[in-house]
Amino acid sequence: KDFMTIDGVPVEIDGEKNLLEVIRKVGIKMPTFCYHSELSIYGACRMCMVENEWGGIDAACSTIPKAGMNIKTNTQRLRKYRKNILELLLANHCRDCTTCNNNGKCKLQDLAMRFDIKDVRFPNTASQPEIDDSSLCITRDANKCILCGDCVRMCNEIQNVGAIDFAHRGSKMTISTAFEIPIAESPCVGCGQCAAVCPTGAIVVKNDAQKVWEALDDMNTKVTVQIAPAVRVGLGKKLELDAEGNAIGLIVAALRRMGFDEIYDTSAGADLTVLEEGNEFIKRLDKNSNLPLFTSCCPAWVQYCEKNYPELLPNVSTCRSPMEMLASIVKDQSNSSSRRHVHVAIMPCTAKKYEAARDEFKVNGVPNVDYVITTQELIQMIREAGIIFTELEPEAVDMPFGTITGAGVIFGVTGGVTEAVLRRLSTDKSKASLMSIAYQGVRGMKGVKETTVMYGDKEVKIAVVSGLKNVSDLIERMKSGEHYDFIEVMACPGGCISGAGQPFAQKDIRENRGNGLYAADKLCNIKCSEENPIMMSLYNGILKGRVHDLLHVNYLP
Ligand code: HC1
Ligand code: SF4
Repeated sequence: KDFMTIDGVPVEIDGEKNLLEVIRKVGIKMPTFCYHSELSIYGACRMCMVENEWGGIDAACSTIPKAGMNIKTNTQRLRKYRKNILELLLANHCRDCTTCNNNGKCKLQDLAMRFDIKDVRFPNTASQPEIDDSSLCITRDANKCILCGDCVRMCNEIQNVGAIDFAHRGSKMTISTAFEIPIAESPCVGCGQCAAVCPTGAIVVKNDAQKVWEALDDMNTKVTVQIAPAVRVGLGKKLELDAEGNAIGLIVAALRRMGFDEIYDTSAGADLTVLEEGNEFIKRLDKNSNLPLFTSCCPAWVQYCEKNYPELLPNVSTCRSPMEMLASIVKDQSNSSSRRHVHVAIMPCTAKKYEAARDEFKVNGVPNVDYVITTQELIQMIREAGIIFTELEPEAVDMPFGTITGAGVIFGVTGGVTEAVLRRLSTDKSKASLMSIAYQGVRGMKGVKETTVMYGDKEVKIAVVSGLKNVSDLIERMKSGEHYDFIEVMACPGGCISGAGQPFAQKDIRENRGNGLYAADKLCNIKCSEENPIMMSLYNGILKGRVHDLLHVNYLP
């Protein structure tokens, strides 16, 4: 066994990649801006400096732990350096903390408090760049950027989009799009993952909560809402819940208190998607045409495909996403109502804000989903209303979209869509058969999962991919001859549970959220989408002769 010493405490080195990880084991949380365990090491912020036994200074994030090392994490010199860095960052930072979108979540604010910074001795020498408000999903404010590069590495390494990068040198250095074009005109797909890792308010998710309050306040407006699968396991500690369990009942109770007229579960829309996508897949498989079939429920993926692989658009399912399927039915049903109807979707996702605004999902110029708010915006609204979440009694969602299935709920975690479709395709719906589908390799947090299943006498090759870099790698493999029949794509690593609209979560919390959805599936007495009784009434009612109009979309140019 190898040991090192941290602040006089001996500690075992057990395969940790860097000193930061070993330091964490002795109960010390080092200050960092530019370190993310899932991104490459940048080592630029210098906040995690440690002093070695010879008085030298090393950045803990980029130092490999070695046996016999003896380091100090908290000396007078280190504290002075850290305060200096913070003061320099604050000097060039606009300090509108109380009105900043990231107030309370900002690492700079947090560390300034932790290091008791009361005075900034340096003048502000920064230029005042304009705020980029062009995207429907995120806002960029370079006045709040500390150049940690987390967003750049996320957008490049995990998402392979490359919409933003460092530009200029020295004191003029910024993070920018190519030629400083508005982010909406860049290759950005609105996944929001840059905002999820931004430690300050330099990139934030657009906030539409005020528009929802305005609709709720208007007596002449009926406000309906749908709740995405992943939202129910995303609230966690932010609302004083112990863990990532299923909080759908409490969410419904809170929404009723806020004044929503009808509350639905997007999982019912997911059941429709399973039926439509299942049929589409069988047809393509029978004709052996347009394979692989890519799923289409993730709007960041659809946009990524449109911008980077337009030749693959015929392979993308024509199914609308569950959010849009449910919304088109909800809006269509209330056409006769005399009140204005606003439909809200609560999503873990920032790209859904863009999806909702797409022309394909408007009727007479009016979007089927008027506003998308994220889980974080929901949390903010619950707090604003003063609702003590944990004191609510759980309530049920409304009919006619109140009956959901386990298949619909698991959509929110990577592999869930595939598992739901496999349940639909399986002729054997016994417990044992459903269990064997679950263990066919589609579950788990790996970014790429592959499996082969039998459909009749056909071998069906499946891939489940999350994180857009993994998707582009898979597409490259396809181009070199690898064949797949069905590919589930979610832009965010781990699926919607890790959407940028959710409170930020490290790997272990993401796993808990996934398990929370599988536990919710266990509690559903109906497991397969085609067994949802609502489906029958929808197909015999509103959907008769209108399946194509209400449930499908054409993304082809
Ligand atoms: Fe998702 Fe979906 S699972 S895309 O991740 O298909 O956002 O949760 O609502 O539409 O159902 C998101 C989640 C969500 C849709 C469904
Ligand atoms: Fe890149 Fe996603 Fe951020 Fe756009 S939203 S800049 S694609 S990480």
